[in-house]
Amino acid sequence: MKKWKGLLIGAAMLAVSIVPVFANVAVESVSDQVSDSKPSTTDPVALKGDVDGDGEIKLKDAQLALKFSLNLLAPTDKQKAAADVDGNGKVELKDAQKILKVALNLATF
Ligand SMILES: [Ca+2]
Ligand SMILES: [Ca+2]
Repeated sequence: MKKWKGLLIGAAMLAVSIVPVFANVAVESVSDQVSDSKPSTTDPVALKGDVDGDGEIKLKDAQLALKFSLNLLAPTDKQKAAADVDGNGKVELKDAQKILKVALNLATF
């Protein structure tokens, strides 16, 4: 019985010494993912015209800008910065039109 107890303690100590290693690895990989995803989600500089923030200027961005200009949707600060392509501080129809033209490759910013 004494032998089993010693084995049990040995196994417990082994487990205790291994667990923190796994915990560290888990925490590190999680924080890696967080820092990796941070630039795209918290980047204060918005891509002009990319209202939904997917990295591309498409019809969807123009639609969002249009909804902002018509007060059908309230933009976040970043969305507003992206949608206000002429930089006059307001998201208006002309901003949505410009984004639409860029989305259709009829214009560039
Ligand atoms: Ca977009
Ligand atoms: Ca504007």
